Amino acid sequence: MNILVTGFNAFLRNTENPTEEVLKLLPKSIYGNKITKVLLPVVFDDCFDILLPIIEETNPDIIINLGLAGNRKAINLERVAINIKDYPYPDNNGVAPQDEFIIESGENAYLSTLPLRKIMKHIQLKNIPVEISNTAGTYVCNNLMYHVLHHISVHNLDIKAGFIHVPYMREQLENIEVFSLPIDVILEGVIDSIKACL
Ligand code: PCA
Repeated sequence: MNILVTGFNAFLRNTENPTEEVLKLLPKSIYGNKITKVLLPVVFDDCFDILLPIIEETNPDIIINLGLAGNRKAINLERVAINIKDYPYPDNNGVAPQDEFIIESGENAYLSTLPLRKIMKHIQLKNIPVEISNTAGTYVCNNLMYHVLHHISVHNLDIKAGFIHVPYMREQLENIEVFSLPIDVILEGVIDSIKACL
């Protein structure tokens, strides 16, 4: 199987993004299945434009998109992407859309096609906090998840795809009262997610 894993670079007040670190630390293959890693910019318009030719080139069986959600207290397996772009703070290109559709003619929402419950059980076995989330927000991560699932749907592709939000990594915070997980725990959660999909 071919697995495509994406992460994002730093954005807003976050000087680091744990998903960029995860990409650096992920192995090149798991159980002999090749992993292609792609770091994407936190830019509404660009992130999927950059990913699309890589999807076409690598022909993945599984796409797992990763992003930081600093207010979450667990690894969040996103269930749904909605057709909305709306955020009070700008992306890394200075764009802050309000009440806009991601794709004017698109479905209202797409559901993740990853085996979320199975992934959750795999991660729970390691005592790593994990939950299924019913909102991926309305910023760049939701935008990417929506674009990927829309592309798969309209082209009828045989690809399982979905989004995982991770909390802050402990290494990036000075304030230890804010919830975070060590980067090696976040990495383990992502590796377990991939294993559960295989
Ligand atoms: N998190 C943001 C965008 C990039 C990232 O890592 C989000 O949740 O939309």
